[in-house]
Amino acid sequence: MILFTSPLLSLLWAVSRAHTLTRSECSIPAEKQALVDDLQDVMESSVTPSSFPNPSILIAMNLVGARNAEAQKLLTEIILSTDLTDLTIGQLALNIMALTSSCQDPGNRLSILKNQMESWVSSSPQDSYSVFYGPSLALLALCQMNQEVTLELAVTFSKMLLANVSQFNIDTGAMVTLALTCISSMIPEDLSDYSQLFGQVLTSVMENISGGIEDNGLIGGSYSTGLAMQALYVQPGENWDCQKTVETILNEIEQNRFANPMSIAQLLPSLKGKTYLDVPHVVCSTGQEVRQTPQRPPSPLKTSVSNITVIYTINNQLRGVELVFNETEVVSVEKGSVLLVVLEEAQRKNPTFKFESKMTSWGIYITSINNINEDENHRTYWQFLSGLTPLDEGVSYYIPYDNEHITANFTQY
Ligand code: B12
Repeated sequence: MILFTSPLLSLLWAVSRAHTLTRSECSIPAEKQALVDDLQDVMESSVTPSSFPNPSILIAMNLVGARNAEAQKLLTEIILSTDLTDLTIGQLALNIMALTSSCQDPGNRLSILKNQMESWVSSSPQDSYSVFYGPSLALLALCQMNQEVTLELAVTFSKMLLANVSQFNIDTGAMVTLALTCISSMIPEDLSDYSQLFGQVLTSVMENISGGIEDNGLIGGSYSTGLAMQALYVQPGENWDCQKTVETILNEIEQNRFANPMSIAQLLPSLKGKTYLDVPHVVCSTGQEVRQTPQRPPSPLKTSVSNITVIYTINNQLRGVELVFNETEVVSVEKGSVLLVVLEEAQRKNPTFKFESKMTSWGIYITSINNINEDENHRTYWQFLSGLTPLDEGVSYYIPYDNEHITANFTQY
């Protein structure tokens, strides 16, 4: 297969238009509309001058139509003034898409992203599949900004992805799908070498995503479903019951499983039939009305406070890392506390349980325990488990139950 970018191709790239997308039929029942509006209010009210600048929230707001124009304006200003120095490829891409969706010029972010993507490589075919998440976002952003270099980058990227042998990851697969769908729609179909390569990747990724559809309609668990739905909207398959997925997700929302604003940002566009491919088509209205922030009923006064016991183990058995240990502490915390409180209590009782963290778009992320630091180059991190099952939320949202055994395990991805 001969794959190279010719001047003719660049020209075709520049003039061609994205294909119209078809969407599966599914909707939010009228009686559940208020639930979704409330969810959007939770996400939008998380935007304050001091909160973590989260471009995914701005994208979601712009795709579905902001309910709070003040929050939208504030977040646009925050993203515009974000220091670009330490942003990763994925963060830069999200910032560009967020600004585009707010009809703002992304400025030099685009050229920085292009440069960074030109030198990006996956270190080996054994590399974790999730390392392709950020670069997929980058390809998507570059494609939407009509950057000619995208095609060449997408060819190299697709070859690395096809060579990868590690375990598939739904969220990453969804992002790959969005990026390659954008790129495929920009090249004429008769350029069969390119179409064939991207088609091959898309077919295999969509097979994996479809394989992740669970009996209850969720796709790879609660927090992958939003992005997986976007992939299934732009690459429709035959056996996906969208309505079933929506109904289960609405139940999960009712059970307060979507309290994290970032989890809402990744879900809301799909619930409203939107995808990240709609970012360049957002119509920015002027002089939007500022809605009153909803008045939430005061939470009931606590009458009695009871405590629960959590068994907390920290474990490092990785060879090559000096300190091998397995220590357990039994801690008592107030019922309803998040896991972070358990970590703090264990640290207070026993200095071996000392930990460090950083703030991210998903909340607090644990970077180090007992002086053992995660290392991106070695793909090591602190994984949290309940019994033997990995948690599907981080320490600032997960609420342990009485007598639960939580383990923090230093491992590789
Ligand atoms: C790659 C990835 C990882 C990598 C991150 C390291 C790296 N350098 O790439 C690794 C494998 C280490 C990881 C770990 C975890 N992850 Co993770 N991860 C992802 C993934 C696939 C992509 C993130 C990304 O690159 N975003 C793009 C960039 C531009 O955005 P970013 O905000 O800068 O990304 C950073 C943060 O997202 C952070 N991060 C990654 N995962 C998590 C999880 C939490 C809770 C926090 C606070 C931060 C965080 O690392 C990213 C890279 O620096 C997302 C999928 C998704 N839908 O977002 C899941 C995802 C965010 N992870 C998730 C989870 C649950 C975890 C863990 C808690 C799992 C566990 N049982 O231990 C741990 C974190 C534990 C800790 N130490 O605090 C969930 C979060 C769901 C939720 N409601 O909170 C997601 C959505 C996966 C899913 N569908 O369930 N993760």
